[in-house]
Amino acid sequence: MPRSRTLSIFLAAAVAAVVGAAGPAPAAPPDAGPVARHGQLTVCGQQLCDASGTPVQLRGMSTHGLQWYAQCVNDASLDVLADEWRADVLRISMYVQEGGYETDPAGFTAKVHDYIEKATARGMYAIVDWHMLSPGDPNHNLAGARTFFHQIAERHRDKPNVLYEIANEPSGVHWSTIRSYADQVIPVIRAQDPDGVVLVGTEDWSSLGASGDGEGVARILADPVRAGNVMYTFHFYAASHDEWYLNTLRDAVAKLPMFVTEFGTQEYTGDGPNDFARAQQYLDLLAEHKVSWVNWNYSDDMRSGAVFTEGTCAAGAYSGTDRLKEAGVWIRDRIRTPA
Ligand code: IDC
Repeated sequence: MPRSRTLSIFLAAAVAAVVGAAGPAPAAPPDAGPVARHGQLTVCGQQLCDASGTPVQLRGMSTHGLQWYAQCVNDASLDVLADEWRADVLRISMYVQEGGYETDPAGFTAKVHDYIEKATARGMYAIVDWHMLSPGDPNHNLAGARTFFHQIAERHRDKPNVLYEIANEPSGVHWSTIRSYADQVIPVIRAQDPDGVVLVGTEDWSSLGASGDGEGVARILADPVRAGNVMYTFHFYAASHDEWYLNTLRDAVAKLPMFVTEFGTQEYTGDGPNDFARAQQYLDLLAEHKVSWVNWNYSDDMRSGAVFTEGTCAAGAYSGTDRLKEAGVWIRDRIRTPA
């Protein structure tokens, strides 16, 4: 339930009074841009829909791991992402292992709060990505996920622009194990934010089982997550993932609400040569079915899948295309240009 308007105004004034001493209060969300246009998203049938029930496709970028490349996610870089790239959505990729959340839960939670505010101030949607990777069983991090998503949803429950991605890439576990994890995390979110869209990772690194026996779609259909406003995720890397993967996705978009929360035009290492022709085949399919997508990644890591050349973030020069790698130029065009 949204808080009463009077209470919100009172709280906003109280926060402004406290924050006022330290600096200017954050600007009100803009009245133009993707969130102003589409409002609170819902899942209607297999589509992501805007507040009026019209199918919508969001396109945007994922951060790299916040423990490594937070220096690339700041007011200047996000201004470029929102205004020049015209991105609809920012995926906030918070690793759990590898020096991420588990090393400093309060610090990483604070970072994610801050990035949600920055996306909101620019009229963009924000995907909060619980970036579990290894170990591949999401239940390994269940207690942390419940704490984290409770805190995120409690703070941002009245915003229309937050999506919750509860498991980046499960692996080595059967779908029923992922579904049982989702059953235990989703109620925690819904208790705070009843209408937030939740994105659920799928078998074999969110490949819908394409990297396994290929039966992932069938297993979800037989045993779906028992909650509304839920979508399933698919990740692909175009230079590694061929027809078999593409056909898995084609099958899925006809049967399930899908969201591509991560893809690259290169190999699954996030590096190596780009296959733009194959990547375009994927994007054509996604455009045809209005499936939303997010590209990996908005950083200046040395790998070919990081959009900026090394040193860009230290220089703070994000505008234009001079500092973009090949993949960066390509993806910027595809975010900017409506399908
Ligand atoms: C990669 C990063 C790389 C990092 C590695 C460690 O690009 O710098 O060392 O993670 O985990 C995924 C994952 C994503 C990967 C990406 C590229 O979700 O974390 O990032 N990828 O390998 N799944 C398939 C590819």
